[in-house]
Amino acid sequence: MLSRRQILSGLGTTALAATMPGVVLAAAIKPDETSALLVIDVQNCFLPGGSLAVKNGEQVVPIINKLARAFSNVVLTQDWHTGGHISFASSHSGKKPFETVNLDYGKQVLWPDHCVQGTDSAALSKDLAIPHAGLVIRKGFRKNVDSYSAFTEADGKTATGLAAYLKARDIRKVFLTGLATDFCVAWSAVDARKAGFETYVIEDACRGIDTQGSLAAAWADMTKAGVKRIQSSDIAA
Ligand code: VGL
Ligand code: ZN
Repeated sequence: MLSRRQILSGLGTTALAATMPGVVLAAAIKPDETSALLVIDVQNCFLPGGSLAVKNGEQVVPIINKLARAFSNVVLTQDWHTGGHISFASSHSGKKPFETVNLDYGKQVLWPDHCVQGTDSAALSKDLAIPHAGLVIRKGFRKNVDSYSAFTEADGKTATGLAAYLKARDIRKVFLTGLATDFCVAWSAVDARKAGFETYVIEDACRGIDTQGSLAAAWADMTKAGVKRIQSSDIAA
């Protein structure tokens, strides 16, 4: 049997803090070399004034900048569509943004034109301050296939290469942040689980679009897939 003293010393400050009212618990998760922060689509088109602005999207930027200091592995993603992309409502006569169409790979929500390759709208936010990010992965760059997920295009089979990159670098845990919670973050998180990664979504470092119940549906899908829902305060700085 362990003595109470041994248990306390084994558990360290977290357990001690728990015995002392008013003491804030130490953050539980400390990123290590096997952890990567994924910063999804923090681009002008999804920020205030952008063509597909996510409500309060700008609020994630300082949170992500701070989190990024705790990670030696950071990957940024960029939604990167062709002009006339199949996900744009303007490419379907009689259709308006936020309506849906059935495409050969499944149901597609139609969006305002956004994140066209090489435009200022598609640029990463100038307020992101993550110079040590090692990879920027672009997605959705084939005219007839969307890609919310940073891992697999919407056809369900074309890999972006991200899973192989992370595995080649011995990364086993991914932490997702960015825009939008219910589309590109959620699809990336579910695919990260499918690829075998321990997967965390840092909720307060994301904001959602929430069209037709999409935010609640996305959290249900993520939970079912075994994605862990945490807050930025759970990460040790
Ligand atoms: C996204 C809708 C369309 C996203 C991208 O980044 O969540 N949402 N394209
Ligand atoms: Zn898009």
